[in-house]
Amino acid sequence: MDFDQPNQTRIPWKPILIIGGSLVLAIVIIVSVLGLVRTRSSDVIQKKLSQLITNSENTEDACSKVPNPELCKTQALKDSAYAEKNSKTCDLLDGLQKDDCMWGVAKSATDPSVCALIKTSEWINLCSDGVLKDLAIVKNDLSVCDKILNNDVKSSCREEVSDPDFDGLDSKQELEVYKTDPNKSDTDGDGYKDGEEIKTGHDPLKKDK
Ligand SMILES: [Ca+2]
Ligand SMILES: [Ca+2]
Ligand SMILES: [Ca+2]
Repeated sequence: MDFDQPNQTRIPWKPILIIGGSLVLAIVIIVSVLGLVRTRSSDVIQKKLSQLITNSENTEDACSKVPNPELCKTQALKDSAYAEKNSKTCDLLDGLQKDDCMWGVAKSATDPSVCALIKTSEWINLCSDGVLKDLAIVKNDLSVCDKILNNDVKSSCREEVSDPDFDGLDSKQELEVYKTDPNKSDTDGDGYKDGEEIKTGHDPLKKDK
């Protein structure tokens, strides 16, 4: 009698091997990329740390020769924070010195958001008002002045942005109407301010005798 061989289910090894192999390969690639990224960022941190240590050793050295070494070190830290516009450096200081450092960074970076890191509550608004004024002048933007809380600072901000040469004419008028120099209070150099000349009916572009 002829018995049929039972139908054997054949396992498709080839596709399984291909898919499995690709999966393993993908996992290996992902793990090594992640590892590389982590090494990179820890490299950066390590570099920054060793730089800080070198700096503080240099500072230690330089400051040991002055009458007040502590003050010297504090100032050195602040100077480096301002130069790098980096509020993290201020974290190495304590109390008022730290707050003062934050204020200085906010100013050097013209970034009012750094003022929020100040712990002395009465300094926070003073800091942000001052920095907002600087920012308004840099950006020549009156709407930045409007964010200032103190009314005196706000109006002096508006004045400085609209009339930076304090000649009584705002820059828009100078450029569009009188054709005078918005950054020069006395365009024709005759000793009378542009605004005064307009007010008294003289020509701010012609020297008056
Ligand atoms: Ca002006
Ligand atoms: Ca002018
Ligand atoms: Ca003049």
